[in-house]
Amino acid sequence: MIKGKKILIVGAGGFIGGHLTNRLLNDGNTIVAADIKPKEYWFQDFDNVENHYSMDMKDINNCRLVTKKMDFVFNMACNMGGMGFIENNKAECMQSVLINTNLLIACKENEIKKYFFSSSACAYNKTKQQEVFIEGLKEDDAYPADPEDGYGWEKLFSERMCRHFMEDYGIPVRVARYHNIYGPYGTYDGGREKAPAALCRKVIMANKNSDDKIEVWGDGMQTRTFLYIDDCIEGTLRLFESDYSDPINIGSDEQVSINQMIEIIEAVTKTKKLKRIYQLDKPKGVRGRSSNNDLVKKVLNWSFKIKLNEGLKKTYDWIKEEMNKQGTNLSRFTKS
Ligand code: GKE
Repeated sequence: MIKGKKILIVGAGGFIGGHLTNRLLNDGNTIVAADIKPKEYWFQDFDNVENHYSMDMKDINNCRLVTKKMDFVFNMACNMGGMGFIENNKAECMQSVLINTNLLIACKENEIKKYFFSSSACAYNKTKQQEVFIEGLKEDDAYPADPEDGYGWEKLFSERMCRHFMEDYGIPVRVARYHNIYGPYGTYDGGREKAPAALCRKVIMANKNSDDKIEVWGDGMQTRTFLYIDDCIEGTLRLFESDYSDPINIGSDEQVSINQMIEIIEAVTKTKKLKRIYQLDKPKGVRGRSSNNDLVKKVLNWSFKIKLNEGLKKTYDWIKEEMNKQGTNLSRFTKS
């Protein structure tokens, strides 16, 4: 367990960053938290943390300021979202390269002891994800490089930047390739939401309006592995404390199609079967993506625990509660 350390979390106002802040704070660390979002858009905001709201880490001066005297730095910051966002905002996504680059330079100058970079399954070669049910992606499948355009290229490039900062300057790095993380205190509307939150929201709305149908992007046969946030945080911290410095999958073994995920949401919320309206012109991303977890099981002795039915129920309940608070307005977290 990491305890008694001074830790900077960049992207702390976001989904994974917020949960990580909570955990590291509870474990007895001193946390400095920074995010480009203004205070009102942070998903989680803790009093006993030094919070830097509206701080743009693309500016190296900000990176230099907040990395001073830190033991560890977690870079959880990037301009991202689900397929609806990353397919239509490639230039925005690629600019996150400045966050990682400037942070690494500042970490080198301020002699940080260890650095974490949150990469993504979008770094994997697209041509290996063209079938509905694929073998899980192994870490080697990122090369030869042909990642998701925009967002995936940024992740792959930044992974490599981490590697070279370690090789050339001796900064220990840890890099996780996250496979579609979901759970409470994340985006569920406004355009950046990923499939689990979007589909929960749509089922909630159908129930609220006594509607008998929901809209689904694509034909619903596309597959993914989704990982609940608590498992993600546990895997992340185990990786951070390990001596493994190459990029590694943090994902589940539970590969499902989008249609199967909707069935799970209906089952755990006792919703009667909704008619699916398939929208084939919406962003679909790769046809099939899943995480091979052989390496992570071997080097971290870690595997996911929370199954989709449990995780989706918790996510659904949280989103429902938030939507009840908001009425018909956009979520209080959505900066539109
Ligand atoms: N967002 C969204 N909203 N997706 C939907 C919806 C909907 O209402 N209905 C069906 N889908 C389908 C999408 O068309 C896509 O095929 C699949 O669900 C998953 O979409 P997603 O959750 O938005 O994102 P992806 O798994 O394709 O990609 C995400 O991968 C992560 C890493 O595994 C990325 O957007 C990144 O958020 C992330 O790095």
